[in-house]
Amino acid sequence: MSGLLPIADGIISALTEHGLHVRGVAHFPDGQGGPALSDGRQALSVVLIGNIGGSLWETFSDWREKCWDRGGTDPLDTWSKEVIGEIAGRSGATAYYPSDQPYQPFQQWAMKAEGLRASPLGILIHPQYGLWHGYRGALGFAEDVTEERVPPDDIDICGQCPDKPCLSTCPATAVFLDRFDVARCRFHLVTTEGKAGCMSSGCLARTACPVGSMYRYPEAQLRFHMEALRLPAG
Ligand code: B12
Repeated sequence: MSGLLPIADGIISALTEHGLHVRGVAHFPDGQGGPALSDGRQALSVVLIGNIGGSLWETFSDWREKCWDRGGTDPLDTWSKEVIGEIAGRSGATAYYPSDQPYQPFQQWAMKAEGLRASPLGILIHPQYGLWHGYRGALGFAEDVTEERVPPDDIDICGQCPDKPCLSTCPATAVFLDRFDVARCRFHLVTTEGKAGCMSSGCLARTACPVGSMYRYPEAQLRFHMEALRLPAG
């Protein structure tokens, strides 16, 4: 991603060493619909930050190894706050995090920034990275931080997918064209089949998607995200 003004340009290099990437900029002309900044004003632009495939896994794992408590209860959130919080402080931005309540509309921001659409799994699908990307934070600015705005492409990737293997692969039958049944998914994950399948090797429906399969997360990261769902004992 290029075309950022110097105020936000330094963010890209600061992120790269941590395996994170700028994942587009959402604009809110006149602050309409933008999140509140720490000084009470509305953000005019929000820079999205995230992982592409397994880009963050090595740096995050190294950091975790060095923590006496392995990063605590929510290690990925803690690490993200350390890395992104420091960059926010340096650039005078307000930081937002996807797991903080009240939830900020990260997926709506990403749709605005990159023109992405939701897949039947609820995860946004990217033309290159498929379902193998996520968001670790965002930085809100009172000004427009882009040099030029290129309208994002709007491609209906899932609509053009001839076989839609995500719909037929889900062992819980939780994936439908127009919705993802979270309860069915969670119920399945605590069964013996669920533990041996999705819980140990990552969501099978996500893996069945043919788009961006080379960006699939490493096995350890797949297990980490599944375990982070914190399912009731079953
Ligand atoms: C709560 C939550 C969940 C809940 C339920 C979701 C629900 N019913 O709304 C649970 C715990 C089940 C969940 C699961 C997962 N989630 Co989730 N989740 C969130 C969270 C923290 C808040 C969602 C929200 O309410 N946002 C507030 C509203 C106002 O924002 P929004 O942009 O309008 O929200 C969109 C979502 O709610 C979406 N949506 C609605 N239903 C569902 C269901 C699922 C499963 C998902 C993924 C999205 C989704 O529709 C809205 C579109 O406008 C977001 C982070 C965030 N701040 O958005 C991540 C987020 C949506 N999840 C994400 C992911 C990746 C997952 C998992 C795949 C994680 C994993 N295990 O690997 C799983 C999917 C299930 C599976 N098979 O593994 C990513 C999606 C990234 C992307 N590329 O789009 C996000 C953005 C987190 C991140 N750090 O990147 N999730």
